Amino acid sequence: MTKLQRLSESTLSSLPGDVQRPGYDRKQLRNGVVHLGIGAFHRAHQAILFDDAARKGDMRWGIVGASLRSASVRDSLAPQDCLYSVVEREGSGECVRIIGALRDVVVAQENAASLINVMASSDTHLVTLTVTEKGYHLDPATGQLIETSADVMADIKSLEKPRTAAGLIVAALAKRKALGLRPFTAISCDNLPHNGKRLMNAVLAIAQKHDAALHEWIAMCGAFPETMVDRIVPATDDNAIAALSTRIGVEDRAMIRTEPFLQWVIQDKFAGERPAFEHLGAQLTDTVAPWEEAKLRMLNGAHSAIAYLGALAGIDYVHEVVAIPNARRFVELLWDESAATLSPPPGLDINAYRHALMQRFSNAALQHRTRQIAMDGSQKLPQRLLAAIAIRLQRGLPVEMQSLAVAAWMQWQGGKDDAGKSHVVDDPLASLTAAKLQDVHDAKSRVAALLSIEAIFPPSLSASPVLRNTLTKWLEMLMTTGSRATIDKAVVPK
Ligand code: CS2
Repeated sequence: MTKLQRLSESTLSSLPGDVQRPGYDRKQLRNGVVHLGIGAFHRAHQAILFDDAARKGDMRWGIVGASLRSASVRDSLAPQDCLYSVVEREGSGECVRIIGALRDVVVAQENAASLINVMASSDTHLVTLTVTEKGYHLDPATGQLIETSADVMADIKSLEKPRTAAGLIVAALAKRKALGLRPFTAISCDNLPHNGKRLMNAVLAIAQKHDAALHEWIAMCGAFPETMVDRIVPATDDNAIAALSTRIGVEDRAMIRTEPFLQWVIQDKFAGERPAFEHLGAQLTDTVAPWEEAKLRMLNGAHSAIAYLGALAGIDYVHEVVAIPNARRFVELLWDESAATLSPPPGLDINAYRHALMQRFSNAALQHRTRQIAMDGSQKLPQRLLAAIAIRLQRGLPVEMQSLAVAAWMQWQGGKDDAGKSHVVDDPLASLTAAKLQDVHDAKSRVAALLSIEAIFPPSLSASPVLRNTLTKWLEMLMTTGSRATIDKAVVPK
């Protein structure tokens, strides 16, 4: 087989006619956005809106992407002039679009100074972030900056070559202040509760250690809007790359697969210029929290439950889990529990939302791996499941299904699935959970050991006998009968 050429400016014109191309002159784009954490999610979500802005003639929102550590995204995009395809899939339908808004990719650890220069340029108005929950170095339970983390300590000592996203933002804001520029607007696009506030707190905590006047300037003039971001973006694999190459006749090593759905709710709070988000499909609002809570507790809560229960049962993909009638029933019952803790914003019909979520989870064309979602559970459980559990316990309501999801996470921490097959627990607290579980064998002691991790479980939860007993019941059942049988038992009407 002859080797295919790479997707690039020079091969754009050879693409099949049904592939959507940027359709604007990329050379005219200015670099208005710096994105920290240029993974698949950003490229399938925020970048689409910046690309749409350019398609509509607003050329201020070209993106410079930064990887905080790994060079792999840069290495896949550089030979492609930073062009990549977004493949939207649902059923047998597929739509391929080439995104042109990304202009450059920098690896922060290789070239911090030039990244900070772009962030401090007068053209840059937005710094967006998808660095995952753990990238903020916050205590998951309290949201406080973990000042003992090695990367945070390094940034507190020197901002010459920042190691954290918050450190990079402080260094760039210091430079803007020195140049007499306004701050950029820093937009966290990660699935954290009050993500804007959490980012601001991390930035202010680091700034405070360096320069009181800088801290004051950021607190007064900076903007850290809250956001809710939503789009399911599975990790790309070689099969997907090969299938797209066959389809479009060139090789794209940076392609993204995703669903047609995309939602971005942004607090209307900016330090300077912004795109006309309201004409680009985003929702601008004063109150993001009710949207964010609904999304974190319904979509992400169910995702984590599906991930642990599914992966324990050896099931690879989300759509395969929800195709099992009792697993689907379990998700509905879990949603009954979580939905009761929400105050849905005007415009959000929870029943319609649940229906749409189940459809999205059932999208077999996405191939979304349970193991991908199972990563970093310690950072995800608090906002996805534990916050709602705390509310229900306070109100004296049962927490059966939510506890089963948490118990499945506990069982996953043991490192073996239901068939006895070992897996790596991919989580920043993995060594802590492993140490807690060392030589602790029965369900009751394992629950007690894991509940004692304060970074995950606040005292109000670890001290709750109801929660402890419910978790112990489910963990015991998971350990002895496995995930499938436990789900079957859980959904039997009482
Ligand atoms: C998923 C999310 O991997 C995960 O933890 O739950 O990435 C989820 O797909 C997105 O939040 C959907 O918007």
